[in-house]
Amino acid sequence: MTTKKSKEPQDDVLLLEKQKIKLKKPGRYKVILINDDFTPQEFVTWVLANVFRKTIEESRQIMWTAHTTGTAVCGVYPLDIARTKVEEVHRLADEAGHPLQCQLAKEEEE
Ligand code: TYC
Repeated sequence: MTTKKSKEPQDDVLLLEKQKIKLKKPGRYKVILINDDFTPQEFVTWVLANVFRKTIEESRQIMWTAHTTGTAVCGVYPLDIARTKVEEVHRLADEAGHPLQCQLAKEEEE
């Protein structure tokens, strides 16, 4: 009777050169609302509620922060989503004939 020698774990191991692969965390981007003198407050509030899915109360607060300080953060998102939100705000503002603007800013990493 032949006894099959049990395989040693290292028998099948192909030694690969050790590589240090540094995985970069995907960045996140703030969408920043910019104040202007012409866009109606109600329109800004409506855009915040519809594009950024904020409650009316949150939307009013963000609008008011931009109105009183010049800018306000609407939310923080992965780059493609942040870009889409900025485009959506600009499209809605253009369609309504308002100069409302927002922009992206990369979030600081810890
Ligand atoms: N300042 C505008 C007004 O008084 C309202 C406004 C608020 C516009 C925030 C833009 O990002 C903004 N009609």
